[in-house]
Amino acid sequence: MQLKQGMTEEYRRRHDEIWPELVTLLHEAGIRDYHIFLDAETNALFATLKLTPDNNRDSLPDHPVMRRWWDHMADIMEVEPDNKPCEWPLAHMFTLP
Ligand code: RM4
Repeated sequence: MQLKQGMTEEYRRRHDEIWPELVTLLHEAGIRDYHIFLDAETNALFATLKLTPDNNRDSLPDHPVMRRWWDHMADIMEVEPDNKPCEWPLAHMFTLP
């Protein structure tokens, strides 16, 4: 994801105050160990998470709480026309054997 410039503290503040109903929704969708990191030079946000085998993460964009959160975050992130954060995959380069 991509954070807008100068929004680091605001992004952290909003996540410090993450809505309990969103935490519940993400847990119920099968998301675990969700971390978001910032590259301060480029403002790129790098997220890692684990998914349970029976996760329904793909249904999250249809959920009103997820939509409300994305609307809430849209002023400080690069977003698609529907306010979903712009996301792009990273190439996996190495796993320690
Ligand atoms: C991020 C972004 C993601 C959401 C997390 C909780 O800022 O909005 O889509 O999954 O917050």
